[in-house]
Amino acid sequence: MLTQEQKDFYAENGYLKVENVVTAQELARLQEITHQLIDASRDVTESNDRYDLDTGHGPDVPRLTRIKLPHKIDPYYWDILTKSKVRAVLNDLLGPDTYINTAKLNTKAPGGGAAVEWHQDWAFYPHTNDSLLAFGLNLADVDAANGPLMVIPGSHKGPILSHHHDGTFCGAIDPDDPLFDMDKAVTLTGKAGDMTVHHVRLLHGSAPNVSDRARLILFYELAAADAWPLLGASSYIHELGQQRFWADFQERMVTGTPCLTPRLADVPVTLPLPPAKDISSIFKTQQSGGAKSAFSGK
Ligand SMILES: O=C(O)CCC(=O)C(=O)O
Repeated sequence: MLTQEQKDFYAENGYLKVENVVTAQELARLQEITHQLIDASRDVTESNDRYDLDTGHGPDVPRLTRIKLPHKIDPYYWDILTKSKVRAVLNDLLGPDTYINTAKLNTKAPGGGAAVEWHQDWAFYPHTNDSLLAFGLNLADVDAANGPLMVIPGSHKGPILSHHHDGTFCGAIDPDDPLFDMDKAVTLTGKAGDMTVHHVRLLHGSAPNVSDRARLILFYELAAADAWPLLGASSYIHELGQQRFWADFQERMVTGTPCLTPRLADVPVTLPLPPAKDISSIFKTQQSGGAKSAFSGK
């Protein structure tokens, strides 16, 4: 699916835009089930296992930051990952054996939908090697006003910046970190049906949605099968016993087979501990961990 030029671009820059990765029909179905899920959140009064609520959410105006684990709610989100062109992009970049760590649908509501402060996914979940990435499939057009993803090209080859604030893991870098230069940011706008890819070590973030349209991006976070999570990373895995872990892990295989001989690479690791008070989503981790905002200056 990807050309050699696209693969080289990803290796060099740590991100990639892939246009029209789903068909018009696939996109329409994804939009339909997503809007149904958003609609079904109207009577929800507190964030829960399914929904992360934004301020102002209510029966008249559903305002969500996120639908959690969409692939566990409707199998169509899983089908898109495993049966559409998305799968080919995955295998082109991570090889034949891959698993999913998580998925989330960041719904950034119109008129202020929350920013995601600058961070590197790796800081949340270091593994034995860094063959991990995230896909962001646009379910609606993404432009400069509705909170597009921004990335710092090439930062996946650099250091992992501190994601701690006052000794607690806050899930975001300090925008005043001398190693961070927002002037180098590239904004990833695109059409519904386009997809972005970002490397697990790439610095990225996104501003609030100041438009009157929702910004709907379906994120899949994926790993090569030989990349094993390190104990202490932010993961539900710790709560599972070995039997349940193994059953769960097999369910999370996207393509190929599990690998029981992790590849150990020379990668920079700081564990995301101690955790912030509320780690139920990145928004809550950043808020309750006291992350300084690059977007509001607070
Ligand atoms: O929704 C976004 O703009 C970024 C999401 C993200 O980076 C994350 O959830 O880790």
